Amino acid sequence: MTTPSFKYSQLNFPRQDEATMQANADDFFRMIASRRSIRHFSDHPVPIEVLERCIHSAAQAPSGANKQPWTFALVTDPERKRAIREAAEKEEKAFYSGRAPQRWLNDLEPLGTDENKPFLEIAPALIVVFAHRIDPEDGGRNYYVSESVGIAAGFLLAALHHAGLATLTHTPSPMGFLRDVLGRPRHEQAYLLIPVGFPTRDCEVPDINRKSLDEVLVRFDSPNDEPCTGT
Ligand code: IYR
Repeated sequence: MTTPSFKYSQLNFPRQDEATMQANADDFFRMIASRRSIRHFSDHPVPIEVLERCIHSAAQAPSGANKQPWTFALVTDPERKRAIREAAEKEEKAFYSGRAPQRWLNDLEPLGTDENKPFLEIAPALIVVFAHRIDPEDGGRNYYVSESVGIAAGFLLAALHHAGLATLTHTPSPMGFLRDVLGRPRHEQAYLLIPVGFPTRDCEVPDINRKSLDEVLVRFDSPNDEPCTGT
């Protein structure tokens, strides 16, 4: 290894006993497994300090060469929310009435989604996650931007849920209008639009399943184990 130019300091890493590890893993599972995307938001306001803290948690994510290639736009201004809704609905109309391939529309049919996005105005806050494909410092390309911003977005969704807030991961396609509506610089590319708030009292969610552990885990515990080929 070449000599690093950062100053290094001793890591503080408190070890937990096994029972505590298991209890913490179980608690986290229960917490995160109860998260659901919702599309019926109430207009009840959310504490801004809670949102700021959750965004700061997201920004603790690891990133390629520690470039931290993200910006989080927190939108509570009703006029900007309306502008975002109008622009999103324009794109979504084009998506649902021709741009989307039939297979995609078939996959969406059970969810009952359409081009109407009232939640973009009703939810008290929208968080737009922007990715920096280019480093504005020197104009060079950043590294592993999708991976880095995806991890930060995952931290954000977990933090918001943990703080008692409901979210939707919304991806109107294309999302270029978000940079224009919010007047963000050219190196920022919209990655995800996250309405945040509380569900309406009568909010329903579809009875979807999550895959079992067996379906998502392949294990290699001994040298003879062969990867499952799926055939
Ligand atoms: N962006 C559209 C379509 C959509 C796409 C996927 I993949 C979803 O999981 C849900 C919706 C919309 O928000 O309606």
